[in-house]
Amino acid sequence: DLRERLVQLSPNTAQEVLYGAGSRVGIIMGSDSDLPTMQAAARVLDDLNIAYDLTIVSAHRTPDRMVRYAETAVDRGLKVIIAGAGGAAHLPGMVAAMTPLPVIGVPIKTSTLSGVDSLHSIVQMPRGVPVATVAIGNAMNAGLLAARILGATNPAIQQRLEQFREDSKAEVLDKAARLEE
Ligand code: RP5
Repeated sequence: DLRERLVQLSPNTAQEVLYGAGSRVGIIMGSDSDLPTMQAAARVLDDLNIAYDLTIVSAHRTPDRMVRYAETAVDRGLKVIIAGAGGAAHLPGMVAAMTPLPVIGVPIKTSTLSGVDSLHSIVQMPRGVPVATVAIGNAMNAGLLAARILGATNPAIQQRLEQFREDSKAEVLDKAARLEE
């Protein structure tokens, strides 16, 4: 249940920040309308048994909350942040500007410009402030990339990623075999 993963940030002070114990990945998004897309990141982290928490943080509507989230991320134990946003998608870049953690941006598909606006907003970061940007709407890859970052220093996670690759390969070979029957 995703509700169990909701990180709660009080509107007042950084001291009142609550978070899921042991979360290594923080998933944030600009609006609850991004949730159907961003759920794929949560799902793959669940499959890989990686602790995460998730919440709504809007760069434009809740700028103070965004600052609090980014500035407390290291102390809360997060190792990677996945940030999804659509349109004028400033959330991933602004969070990357306020934390040394790796930030992965997920451009959300929009109804007016199909998410190309989101993609350009997220990918065109200035020198010195990197955001690793995945394809429009591909939150699953954001989850996998976060896992790979963690896996570089965690053999158990790397092992689970190897299994994931094996499973993906088997799935394709199985489909090919059925086509050839
Ligand atoms: C962005 O504006 C959000 O990330 C979302 O993709 C987009 C639209 O938000 P809503 O109007 O649906 O809340 O901040």
